[in-house]
Amino acid sequence: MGFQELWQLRAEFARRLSAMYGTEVPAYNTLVEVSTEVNQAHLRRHGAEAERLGSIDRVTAERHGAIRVGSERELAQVARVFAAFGMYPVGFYDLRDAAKAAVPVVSTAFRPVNPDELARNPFRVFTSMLAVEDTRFFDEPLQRELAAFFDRRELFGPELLELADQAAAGGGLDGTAAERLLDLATAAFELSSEPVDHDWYRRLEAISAVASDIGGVGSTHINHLTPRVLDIDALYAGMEARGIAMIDEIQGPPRWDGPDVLLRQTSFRALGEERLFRYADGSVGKGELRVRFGEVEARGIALTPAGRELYDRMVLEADARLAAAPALDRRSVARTVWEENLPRTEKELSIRGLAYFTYTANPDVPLAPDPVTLPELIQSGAAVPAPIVYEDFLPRSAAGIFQSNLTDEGSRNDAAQAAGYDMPRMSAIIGRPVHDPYELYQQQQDASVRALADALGVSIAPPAVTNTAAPAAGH
Ligand code: OOG
Ligand code: NI
Repeated sequence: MGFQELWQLRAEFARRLSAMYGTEVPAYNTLVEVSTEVNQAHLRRHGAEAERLGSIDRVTAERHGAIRVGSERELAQVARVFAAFGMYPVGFYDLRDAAKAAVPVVSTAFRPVNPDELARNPFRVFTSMLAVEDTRFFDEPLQRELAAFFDRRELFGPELLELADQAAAGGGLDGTAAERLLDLATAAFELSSEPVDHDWYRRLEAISAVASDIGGVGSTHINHLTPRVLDIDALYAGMEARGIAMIDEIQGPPRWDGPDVLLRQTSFRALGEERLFRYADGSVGKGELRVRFGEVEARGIALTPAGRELYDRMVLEADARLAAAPALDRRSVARTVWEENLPRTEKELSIRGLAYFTYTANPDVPLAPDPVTLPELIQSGAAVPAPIVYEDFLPRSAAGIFQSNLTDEGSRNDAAQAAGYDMPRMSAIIGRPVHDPYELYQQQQDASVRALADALGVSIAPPAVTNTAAPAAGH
């Protein structure tokens, strides 16, 4: 094996994690099989149209993983490991209040940030850190115990961290070092066979099953690995047909006959996995834990802040209508709200500035005199929009994914003070800026608009604000 660039390391890392997770959670292999069948069938039916949001090669290899760590030190280390694979922190997700159940974590996603790298391999890992400082979940004595526990354990050894730094600094590694990096990095996310301290685990579990999964064991592990499908409704039906019960719903936008936006996800519940426990009397015995599950997703177009604001309003509107008439079917209520509010075509989405696109020039369309606006060029057909795919996550779905796998709600003392975690703090912990996802999409769109202006030989006037109630970028 010769010199391996970051994207080659990333693609191989994703393949190895996938092979490992398949041996650990065999139902994952079924999920991948059904996903592949669904994607092939979709491609046969829709041809080139099926690849508008990513080539079939990209989509077939595409996965996201989820991991959870306990402390700031651990988060900083995991960021060094992911940097070796060209994966950088994007977005800040605060899941502490995003659901009814106790989900005491704050999160970011490590992923490639530029379009070429994403096209080569878009592997991303949703990474959560336990919000130990939040006294609504953890009282002071427990905070101290947790901090001491996390200080003692070692998730990533010095050799792995050093190789990771070398790869990041050199833009890759030569063959032997690359092999070693991949071995160590993959092993760091393997489920440990070490006995779990029973009483400590159960004590944390009473607060939140997420807390025990993170702080009750001596290492971290892949919590789920998610393939991407082009038709999630077909996938859902295919899994049920194979006797694998999925959660009741597909999270995110409803199915409708307009453009797919953002992200739709569904999962099957955590399966019982045999684990060893160490009891208070020192004895070791077999038991079972249910923490790892299978998830699958379909990706749509990235929304601008204005589009996201509209999306959030539609979600609230669907909630309100359901609350007023609980007998109605959630999906059809949501579909109606979508039909009333969201443009039905990509062209209209782009003209109204609700979603991100790149543009190519159609030289056959006559141009209006300079300066023209982008919406005018799109309207006339001189600029042809191609959607930019959403590469990130949704806090409500993420909290729902956590929640659907908790056996009980745990506890949160809402009278206590919430600790202040935010994006700047997350950046400080990681030691490099957490990217704002909107800025990344905007840069990609801007670059394409500049190229469009050159190709057409026009100057494009800066966009007028089309949405009167344009909000600040909402997360
Ligand atoms: C992460 C849950 C979030 C998603 O797809 O929204 C997530 C976790 O369970 O650790 O992966
Ligand atoms: Ni996920």
